[in-house]
Amino acid sequence: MRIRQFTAPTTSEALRALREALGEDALVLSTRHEPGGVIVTAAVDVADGDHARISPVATDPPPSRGEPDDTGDVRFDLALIRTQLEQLGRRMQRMDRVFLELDGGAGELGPDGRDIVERLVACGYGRQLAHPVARSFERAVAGALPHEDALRASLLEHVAVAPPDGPQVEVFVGPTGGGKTTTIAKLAARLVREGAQPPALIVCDTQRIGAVDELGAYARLLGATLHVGADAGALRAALAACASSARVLIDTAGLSGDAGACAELQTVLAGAGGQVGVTAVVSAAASLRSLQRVWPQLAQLGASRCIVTRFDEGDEPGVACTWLAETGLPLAWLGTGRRVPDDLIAASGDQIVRWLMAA
Ligand SMILES: Nc1nc2c(ncn2[C@@H]2O[C@H](COP(=O)(O)OP(=O)(O)O)[C@@H](O)[C@H]2O)c(=O)[nH]1
Ligand SMILES: [Mg+2]
Repeated sequence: MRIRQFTAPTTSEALRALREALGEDALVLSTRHEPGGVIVTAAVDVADGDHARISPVATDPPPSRGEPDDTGDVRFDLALIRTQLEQLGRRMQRMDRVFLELDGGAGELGPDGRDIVERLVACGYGRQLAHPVARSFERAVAGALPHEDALRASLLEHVAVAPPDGPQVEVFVGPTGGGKTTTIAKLAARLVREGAQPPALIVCDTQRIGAVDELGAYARLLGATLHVGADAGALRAALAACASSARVLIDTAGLSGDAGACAELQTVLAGAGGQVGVTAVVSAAASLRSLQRVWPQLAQLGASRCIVTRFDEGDEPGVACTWLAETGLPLAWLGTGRRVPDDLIAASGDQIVRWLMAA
């Protein structure tokens, strides 16, 4: 892996050049606006060789602690890069497993295996990824595992599950309408219901009218403190004020197809100084294409776990599971309705199978 940079007059042109040269899987690490244009930094496999459009390899060590430098540039710390490389490693391991399975004659599935493939495909799970699951399923059944246990175990080889308890400071990122604010309210309300101290809530979304009021209403109901982190400095101050809270949950403005919203959010989150765990929140009703489109931004923000909402609404819950298998993001919670806090279930193999097979 080496760090490469692309320079272009606009972010979208730089990203287009990057994609053309390195493909969709290039890991974008940062975007920086300079007087001469936008510089996009990406991690690339050395084996990708020379690309005419790539400017010289960045030799500066990636920067310090996720703080803005004197030029206003937001630089990334090594912990973030490590998280992203770990994600990439997990993703490659999964893909290796898929290729191994395909090499091993996925076409020769027995009736049980074929049935599993059809059931998975019917609920939106990618056919190519369903084959390796069916192969492991057949092996497990041959090893005398009951069908349900075999399906659970084979799915878990491809879709990872994260422990439900998040880090002390957790920021929720994802597309607009994905369910970030509702999920934060659910998590906060669960903590209160369990007798824990209410978590401190911080809103970084000041662009959308009502964003602060929305979380503020939940904060009042739950007796939680609410802070506004409109920029990096305000977020730093808010976190300092919440230092004694056992849990701090941070809501953010929604990401869009435009990389600018992501870069703006990165600038704000730099105020947290790399102390936060990043959780992606996406909807099971979203298309695979839209999930794939937002993935580089989630990776760029350092997402290390995921909550998938709207399992109750999506006709094809397998789509979100396919995306989880592709990205290697571990699933922590499933959102299964609008009710706060009841419609939130800790992720497990059983729950994944239940929602997939119910569709
Ligand atoms: N059916 C269903 N609706 C949900 C779920 N989670 C959130 N929503 C709804 O989705 C809409 C957008 O949620 P919101 O939390 O505002 O999304 P945000 O823009 O990411 O903060 C709201 O109407 C929520 O009630 C879920 O798991 N199931
Ligand atoms: Mg919101």
